[in-house]
Amino acid sequence: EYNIVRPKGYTVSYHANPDMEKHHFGQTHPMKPWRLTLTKSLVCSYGMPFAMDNYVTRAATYEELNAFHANDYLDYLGTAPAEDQPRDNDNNNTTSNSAGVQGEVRFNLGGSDCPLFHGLYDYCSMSGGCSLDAARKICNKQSDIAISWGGGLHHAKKSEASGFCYINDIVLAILQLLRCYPRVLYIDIDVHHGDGVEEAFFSTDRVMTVSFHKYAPEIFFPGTGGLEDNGPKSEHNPGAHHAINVPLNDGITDEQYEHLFQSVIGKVNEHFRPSVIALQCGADSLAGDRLGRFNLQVQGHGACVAFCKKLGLPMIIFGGGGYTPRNVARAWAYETSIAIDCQDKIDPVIPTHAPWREHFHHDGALFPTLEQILGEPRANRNTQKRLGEIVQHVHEQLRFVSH
Ligand code: VJV
Ligand code: CA
Ligand code: ZN
Repeated sequence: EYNIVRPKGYTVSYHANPDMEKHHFGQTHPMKPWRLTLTKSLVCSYGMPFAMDNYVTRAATYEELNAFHANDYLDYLGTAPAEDQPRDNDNNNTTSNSAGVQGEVRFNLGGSDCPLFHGLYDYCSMSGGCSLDAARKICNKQSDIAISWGGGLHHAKKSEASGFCYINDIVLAILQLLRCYPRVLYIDIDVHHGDGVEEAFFSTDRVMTVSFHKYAPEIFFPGTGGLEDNGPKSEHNPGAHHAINVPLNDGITDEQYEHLFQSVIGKVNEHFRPSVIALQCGADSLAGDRLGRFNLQVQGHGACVAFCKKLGLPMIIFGGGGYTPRNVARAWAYETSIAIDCQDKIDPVIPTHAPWREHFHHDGALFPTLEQILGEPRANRNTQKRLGEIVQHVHEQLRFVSH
């Protein structure tokens, strides 16, 4: 029934922990871990697992998380009570209560973006575990392309939660890659700036970070990642010029994005000469996303994965944002098919036997048109002139980078 076979000459691995999907941030919170269930179901309904090594990953240990995150932050994450649980007030001792509130403020926990929900620590350590497992399989050459859709949580800091992210699984995975490879290229196509990963590697020239994102400080999260922000410019910082930012406006199209991505990443590859790629595939850059503002389609988003794959380097593919679950599942299933090189064999109409098929209306199209997704496409605020200036600036930055 399936004509999906293993790709010739290389190995793709899929790393997931099904227990992650059971968690939720709260009924109306935009981040919905069950989008991973929808993705996996689509991947399975096309028969793609036959072409990959499939790993059910264990949660990361405290020590593994500690490679990036601070002890006091991890300790707090592990013990903070879920918000809908009453705090222990029985013994008339308010110190534990106020310590809790202070911890929440200090670590940016418990607000509406980063709520304290049941099983939070387990969820975080599972996401970290998926991406670390992917990194290890790349390091020991058991895999050439390792997929971690449960990871990609690029905003988390050493001692701070931020923007739905508590544990930075990408930083943990890159630290692992740095043990075995001289240079890591991090690429981030989530609609938000990959600030946590950028900051973590600000002072090394062994990691180059490139983020494409909607940029409008004051009104769009996190507000960092301007064109001129290329790493701290202090004289003895080897990491200077090793952060590349591609700030964009609402409504960018597949055609513009693909051209921009290829000119930037093609040049970065020539200058930086990475030994391995870490690609964050946040699906909130797709048209119709609940939080995003772009007009990208499954094809244009996937073209970035295809371009990176053609560079012929080992690669980890992470998930990330993505707030309209049916769009997330379509994009990540298509990108899985690109990894295993069966994108031309999969049916553009989602198989009718797929569970959750009713979620993919528009006749079950894997590649719905912009009109199907949006009704009326969002206005494109990106001029060719501005995009040209961005490419120009990036090429100038890269003159400072040569390996
Ligand atoms: O813009 C913000 C911060 C505020 C404070 C909190 N309010 C709710 C929103 C404004 C300044 N946060 C962003 C965070 C985006 C994180 C993106 C993560 C990723 O995709 O890059 C990687 C996984 C933001 N935008 C929209 C929301 N927060 C938002 C949060 C909610 C919500 C609706 C929108 C939280 C709870 C509920 N609704 C019920
Ligand atoms: Ca980004
Ligand atoms: Zn995002």
